[in-house]
Amino acid sequence: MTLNPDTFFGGAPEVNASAPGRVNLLGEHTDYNDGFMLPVATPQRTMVAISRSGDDHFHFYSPNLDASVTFVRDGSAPQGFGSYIEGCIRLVQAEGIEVPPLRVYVETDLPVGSGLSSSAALEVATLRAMRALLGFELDDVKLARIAQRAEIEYARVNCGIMDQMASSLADESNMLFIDARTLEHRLVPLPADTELIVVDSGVARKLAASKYNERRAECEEGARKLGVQALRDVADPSAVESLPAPLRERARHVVRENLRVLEAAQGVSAERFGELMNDSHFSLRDDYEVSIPELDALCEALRAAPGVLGARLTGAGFGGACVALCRKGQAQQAAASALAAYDQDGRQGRILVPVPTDRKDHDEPV
Ligand code: NG1
Repeated sequence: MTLNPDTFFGGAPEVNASAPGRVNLLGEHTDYNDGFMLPVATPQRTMVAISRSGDDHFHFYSPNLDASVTFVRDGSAPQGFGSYIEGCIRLVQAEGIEVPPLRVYVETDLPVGSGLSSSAALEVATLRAMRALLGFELDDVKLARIAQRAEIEYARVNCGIMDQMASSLADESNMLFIDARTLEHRLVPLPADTELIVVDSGVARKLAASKYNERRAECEEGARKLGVQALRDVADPSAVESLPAPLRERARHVVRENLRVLEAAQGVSAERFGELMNDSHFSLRDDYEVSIPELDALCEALRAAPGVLGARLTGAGFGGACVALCRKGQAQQAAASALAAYDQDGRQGRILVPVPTDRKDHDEPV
């Protein structure tokens, strides 16, 4: 039996906060190369309600996972969703802020493990809730940095900064341009008269972690061989052609992907934006080699649907979802017709992020 917040808190919680997931439109595998990216926030969010626990224990509970975690003030959460929350708490304490034992209630309408960064949403919502409850100063960029450290140091996922920056600073109707080195960021409107849809391939991302770390290592080696701090510093795209395979192909993807983001962030037509998304997918497929046949097939089915301007895999790859840029009013129908073509031979895709409605941030103490 799952608990509702009233039962868990024995009344109303002191604070409610929330944060969205993210869908990346351009700039894939560029964040850990100090590069550029353009994500948007999902309409789906993770809600975190918290109160002081009033005893000597931390209590975390999630009805979605039907999981609960309890540990003493100086103890630690076992692995699982508790490690993200504990990471946020410990890192806030490391900033010199006194954090009393808390009750934390987590509810989400983000699909977990589908590449929409439900983990970043959990971290950002937890930090927002703590900021509201305890009243400490923490700007949204610093908050994203702490969230990323929670993921790396406590959940043990060696990620870049994109997901946490997007969850902390992006909205649903604009893209967030991010420079992963300087953390400079700004909102960039989506091309006029377009809308987005995200479709899941139905293939779980199995090899993602090991292949992700392998790609990171290849990029670092490529940068070393080219004598630059990170692949972001390669000014002339032809410079990568001197590298041996497969470093050449990996670096080619990163350098050109950064150029695609920079072009798109200046404001391009919807048609050009769609082309850049298609090129990004081909580069991820051929040079970065993180696509799989199902993602290629789903993107192709989306591109063939009326009203679709471009489609690409989104997130780390090796399974997961594709995002399509569509003419306004046509996304839902395009996804349905793409899925009709894709769903065969046992494949089963589904719409993961519907066309967003106008919904604003709602982060408020109660
Ligand atoms: P997802 O799709 O959430 O696994 C991962 C990294 C990002 C970024 C992208 C590739 C994590 C938690 N996040 O995203 O930082 O590098 O891959 O662009 O691993």
